[in-house]
Amino acid sequence: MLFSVVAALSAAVSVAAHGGVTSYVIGGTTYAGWSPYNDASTQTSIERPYSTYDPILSVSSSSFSCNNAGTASAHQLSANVTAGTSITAKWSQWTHAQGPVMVYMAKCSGSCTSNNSGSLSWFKISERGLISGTVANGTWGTGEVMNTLSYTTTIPASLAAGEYLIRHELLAIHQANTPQFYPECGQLIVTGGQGKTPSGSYLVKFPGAYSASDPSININIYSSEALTQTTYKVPGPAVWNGQ
Ligand SMILES: *[C@@H]1O[C@H](CO)[C@@H](O)[C@H](O)[C@H]1NC(C)=O
Ligand SMILES: *[C@@H]1O[C@H](CO)[C@@H](O)[C@H](O)[C@H]1NC(C)=O
Ligand SMILES: *[C@@H]1O[C@H](CO)[C@@H](O)[C@H](O)[C@H]1NC(C)=O
Ligand SMILES: [Cu+2]
Repeated sequence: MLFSVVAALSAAVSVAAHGGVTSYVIGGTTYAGWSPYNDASTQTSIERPYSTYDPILSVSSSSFSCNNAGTASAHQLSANVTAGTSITAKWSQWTHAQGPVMVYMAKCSGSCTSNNSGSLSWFKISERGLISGTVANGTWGTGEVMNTLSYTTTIPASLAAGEYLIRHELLAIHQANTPQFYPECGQLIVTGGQGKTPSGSYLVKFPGAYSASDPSININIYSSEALTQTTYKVPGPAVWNGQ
């Protein structure tokens, strides 16, 4: 009895902070996401599995692409979505108000379920960094996620039909020079579109896209410079403009 109380308490502590994507709304339809603290073997969702709300602390982590070993679940689903449709990721909890939000996609060759996310090439479709104010005291994309527990973007209307992973990433920078990365992925089968795919300058690998010495990643928001800094370059490639 005592052991189960202790185990329940420590589980509660481990999920007390941080967060991860737990559902999606795509064109008005809600899709269940992954539940990292439930039995993995029986779960059925369009989200790729992940095991913890805890952050990834290294840009070279092997789990950097989708917060896991890169593989699909035993009962992996994919959502069917028309290019140009809005997609909202939802978090059951999120507690950090400083840092950017980034959304990437990667085209699979054939079926996403048989592709390792670490081998794919990713392009950015949305980012929201410092919205107003200063690096020290401003309003950030992740601050909006803290308030709304959601982030909405649009699958590019021009995007070529096919199977894709979509990757939502929160970068929390509230600890000086200790960035915390929170990426999760879902599987989409995109229809319609105009056959467009991004050129090579937009494509990156995870891990690989980010540098630990990037001043937007190795950042101290409590520095004196941060009090007057009103711009912040969101890490990673430019957002693909759909052309
Ligand atoms: C997507 O479409 C395929 C083919 O019609 C279907 O088998 C699958 O169940 C759909 N996915 C979801 C999550 O509904
Ligand atoms: C993705 O899976 C397909 C099978 O559907 C396979 O042919 C292809 O080599 C895989 N690509 C990568 C990058 O793993
Ligand atoms: C602005 O940020 C600095 C450094 O983080 C902090 O000491 C100060 O209290 C903040 N001011 C306001 C008004 O939030
Ligand atoms: Cu946290």
